[in-house]
Amino acid sequence: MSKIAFKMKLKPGYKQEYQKRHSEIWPELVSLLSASGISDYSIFLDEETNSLFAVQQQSGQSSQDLGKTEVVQKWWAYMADIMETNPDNSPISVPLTPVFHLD
Ligand code: RM4
Repeated sequence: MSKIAFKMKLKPGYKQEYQKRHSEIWPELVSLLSASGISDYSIFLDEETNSLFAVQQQSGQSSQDLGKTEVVQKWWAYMADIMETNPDNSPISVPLTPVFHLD
């Protein structure tokens, strides 16, 4: 298991909508993430910059590596109106470098 983090970007003014959509996250997406070894997944918003900071435990691939699956492709298309995205609807996602850890 390892913990990884990455950042994404929310379009201005969509904090509540982003929260709402995640509070109603599709069960099939949750199942896919769990089955792919992803757990303890949190996303925080920096309200000054609209950066989303995501951190997750993974045993293999990260959530952002699941873009070939139909569920994630649909989720990304659904989220594309409120996030900064690439032309294929995937959120622009920047890996973050671990620099400190305390157990
Ligand atoms: C985010 C974004 C990420 C996804 C999570 C569940 O808004 O779409 O790519 O991993 O939702």
